[in-house]
Amino acid sequence: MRRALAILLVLLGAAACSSSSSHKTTPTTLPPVHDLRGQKQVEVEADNNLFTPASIIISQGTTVTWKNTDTEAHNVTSDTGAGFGVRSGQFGPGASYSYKFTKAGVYPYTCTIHTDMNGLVRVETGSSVTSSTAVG
Ligand SMILES: [Cu+2]
Repeated sequence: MRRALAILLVLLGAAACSSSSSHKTTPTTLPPVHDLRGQKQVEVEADNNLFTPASIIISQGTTVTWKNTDTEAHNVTSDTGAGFGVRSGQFGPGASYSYKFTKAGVYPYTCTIHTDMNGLVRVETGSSVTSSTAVG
């Protein structure tokens, strides 16, 4: 029981410490998923050591183009070994890389130079490139 109390005190201390800091680093929500379904071509920028947008949903058959608008080389490396990606040497500043996703699935990827640089492509089947009906 004494150990549990110690842990509790540590937790309380940590909470008090973080809440008193002026700059908030509250882990509120996951990064937004950009729904880009129905488009033949979409773009993801590699800039500032970030993929933007990082998480996208696309339709089957959509081509994703990664553009390196940063000042240093990046890469796109599939986390699952799926057959897409570009190496650092081919993805320097100003370079771009395109891949057409023909199979539905979830494709997480990372820049292996900057392992915090993550992205996700979710490919959905069905209604590919349909005209959406405007509501309202
Ligand atoms: Cu990188």
